[in-house]
Amino acid sequence: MTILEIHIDERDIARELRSDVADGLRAEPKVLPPKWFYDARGSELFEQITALPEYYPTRTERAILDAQAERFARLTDAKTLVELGSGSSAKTRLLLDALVRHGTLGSFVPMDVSGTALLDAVTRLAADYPGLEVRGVVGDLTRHLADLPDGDNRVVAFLGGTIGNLVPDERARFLGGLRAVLHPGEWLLLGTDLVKDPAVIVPAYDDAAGVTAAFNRNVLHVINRRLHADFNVDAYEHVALWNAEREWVEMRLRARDAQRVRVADLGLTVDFAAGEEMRTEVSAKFRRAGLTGELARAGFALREWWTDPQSLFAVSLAQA
Ligand code: AVJ
Repeated sequence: MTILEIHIDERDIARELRSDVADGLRAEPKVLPPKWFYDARGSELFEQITALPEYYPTRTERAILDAQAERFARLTDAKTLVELGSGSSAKTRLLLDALVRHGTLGSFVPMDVSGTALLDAVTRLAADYPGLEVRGVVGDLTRHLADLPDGDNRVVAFLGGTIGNLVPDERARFLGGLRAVLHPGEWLLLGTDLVKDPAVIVPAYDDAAGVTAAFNRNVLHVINRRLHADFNVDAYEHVALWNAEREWVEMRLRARDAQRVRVADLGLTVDFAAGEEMRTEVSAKFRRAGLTGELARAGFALREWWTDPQSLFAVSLAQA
């Protein structure tokens, strides 16, 4: 049986986009939240990024999950697997396969902000895993955790390093909120990219083929289309830089020359000086000690720390 539960609708999303853009374009320095990259084109560009030679996180995390899936199943005995920000659910299949073989899994609950992507994934997963209850939840992971279905022995998977897109404050709020909806003994499976030589990190966000640059600029197309703005998209240069103090990589868009932008739906006119930069994403990189502390402060105990031979990426198993 396939169910899709909808906790946000297009009107909520449109309202949120308007307030994010209004606040972000008036801020000093200007900033946009990374969630708005992912329209159909942005999601397709992200899929292309995951296959780039420079972008190590996806293939590294997949190898870790492949190596540890059986152990993960034995440790958790999961009956319900919840996946936050499930996207295309490709890596999740490694977990589903192991849990189905292990014999404990009864339901899979992917949660995503994009209803269309989710419906697609849910339909395919339900067909490929007969006997599994697949229940999609359309919701925002920072606001709809409480709407996750109650269940038995749940595991919440948050993969891909996406937690790195939250700044430390937001991460603490997210982890605390997640802990609050879990019962003691339930699990968090968390994918995090690790701190390493910036010469490895930065090219992953500034690839030679220019796919990440197109992904970054795509947010301006999204604003043009959805808010009737007139960004001259080609007038902005893609910038990726390592912030050594905060240990995150930042993506920015830099105005090549002075730009005036009209955002008709907001009645807003914004000026960019020549060379002015607007931050569009942070992607934090983690260390074991720091993440263990963040998890502990939210009420999670780190049980397993799985990494690759080069320590590029880690998958953590933590318990509420
Ligand atoms: C999917 C959010 C984890 O931060 O590495 C890829 C997004 N941004 N290239 C990341 C992204 C630029 C990605 N996450």
